[in-house]
Amino acid sequence: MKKMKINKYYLLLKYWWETIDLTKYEKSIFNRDIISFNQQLFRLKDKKIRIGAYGKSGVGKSSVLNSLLKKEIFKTDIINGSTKEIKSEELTLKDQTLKSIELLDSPGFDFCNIKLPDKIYSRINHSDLILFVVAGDINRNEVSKISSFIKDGKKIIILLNKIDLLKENELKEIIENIKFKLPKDLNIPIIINHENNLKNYLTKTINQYGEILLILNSLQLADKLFLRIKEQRLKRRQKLAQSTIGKFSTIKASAVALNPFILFDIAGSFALDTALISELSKIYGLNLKSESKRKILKNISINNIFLGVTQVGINTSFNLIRKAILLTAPFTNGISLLPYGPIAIIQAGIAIHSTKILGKLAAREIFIRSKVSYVEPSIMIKNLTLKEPEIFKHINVYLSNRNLNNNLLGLLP
Ligand SMILES: Nc1nc2c(ncn2[C@@H]2O[C@H](COP(=O)(O)OP(=O)(O)OP(=O)(O)O)[C@@H](O)[C@H]2O)c(=O)[nH]1
Ligand SMILES: [Mg+2]
Repeated sequence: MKKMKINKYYLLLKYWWETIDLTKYEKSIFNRDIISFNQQLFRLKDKKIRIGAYGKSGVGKSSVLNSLLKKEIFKTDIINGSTKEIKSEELTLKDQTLKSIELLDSPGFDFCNIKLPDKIYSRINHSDLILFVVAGDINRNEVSKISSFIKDGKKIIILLNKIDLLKENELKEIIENIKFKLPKDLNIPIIINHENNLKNYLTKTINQYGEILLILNSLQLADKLFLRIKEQRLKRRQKLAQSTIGKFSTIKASAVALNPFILFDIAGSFALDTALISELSKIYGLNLKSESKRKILKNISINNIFLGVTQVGINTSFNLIRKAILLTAPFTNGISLLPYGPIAIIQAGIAIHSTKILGKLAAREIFIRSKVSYVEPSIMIKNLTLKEPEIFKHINVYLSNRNLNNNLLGLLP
C-alpha cells in the first residue's frame, strides 16, 4: 500500500464534507455525529488508528490493553465493573506509515450499573477495529453484540482471554463452539491470548492493512452520516413537493373546469406540467434546462399509459366541447353550456389525479438525476474494496445492509 493513499482520502473526504453545506437546523440535530465525524477526519489526517475493546465485564479488557501498553494504565479488579466509562490511551508506532494506535477501554456491556449502554456501544462502534474480548464460550448476549457490530459493517476480531484457567482439550472445544456461533463466510479471526499472540497479530494486521482500515472506517462513518442528512432533507422536501403538486393540480383543475372556453388547451396543459417539473426540480436542488424538462415530461407520458391517455383525454374531449359550444353558442345565447357542466367537473377530477401522478413520477426522475456525484463516500468505498476483496468481507456486509435499510425512494412525494 502506497504512502500517499491516506493523504489522498483525507483530502477527498475533507473536500466532500465541505460541499455538504449544512443548514443551522441540520448542524443542531446532527451535532453529536458531526463532532465524531470531525474527530475521525482528524485521526485520518494524523494517521491514528483506533482499536476499541468491548466485551462482558470481568473478561479482562483492561488487563489485555495494559499488557499491550506494557503499563498499568487502565484500572483492573477482581470485582466486576472496575471500568466505569470509556478511557483511551495512545501507543506510538515507530517506522510505520501510521503514527499511533489509540486504544479504547470500555465498561463491560453487561455490567449492572453501566450508564447509557447504547452510547458506549456507539463510541466503540466508531473504532477502526474492534477487539471483542471473551473469556470462555460465548453466550447469547455476546453473540448478539457481535452480530450488531457485523451488521454495522465493522472489522472485528475475537480475543479469547483467561486461557490459563482452561485445560488443553477444553480450549479446543471452546474455540470450536465459538466458531460455530460466528458467521462462517466472514473469517472472523479468533486470537488466543497467549504470550505475544495478540501483539503479533495486531502488528501484522496494522502493517498490512492499518491505513486502509482507517480510510474505510472514515468513509463508512461519512456515508452513515450522509445517509442521515439525505433522509432528513428528503423528508423536508417531500412536504414541500407535496404541497407544490397540490397547488398545481388545483390550478390545472380550475383551468379545465372553470374556464373551459378560454385558452386552455394542449399547449396550456403542457406549459403547466413543465412549470410543475421546474418547481419540483428547484425543490430537489437540480438546475434543469428546458430541454431536460421536456425530456422528463415526454418520458413520463410515454412510460405511463394512464397519464398519456388522460392528458390526451382532457385535451381532446375539451376541444370537442369547445367546438360544440362555439358552434351552438350563438344560437342559444349560451344556454347549451349547461349540459357540459358535469363533464367539466369530471375533467377537473382527471386533471387533479393526473397532475398528482405526474408530480410523483417527475419527483422520482428528478431525484435520480440529482443523486449522481462521483465523490460520494459510498462510491469511494466501492472503488477501494474492488481491489482487495479478502479482508473486506465486512464491507460487503456493510454495503448490502446499507442498500436494504435505506430506501430513500420511499421518501419522495
Ligand atoms: N486467570 C486470569 N485472570 C485474568 C486474566 N486477564 C485478566 N484477569 C483478571 O480478571 C479480573 C478482571 O480483569 P479486568 O481487566 O479488570 O477485566 P475487565 O474486562 O476490564 O472488567 P470490567 O472493567 O469490570 O468490565 C482481574 O482480576 C484480572 O487480574 C487472565 O488471562 N487470566
Ligand atoms: Mg475494565
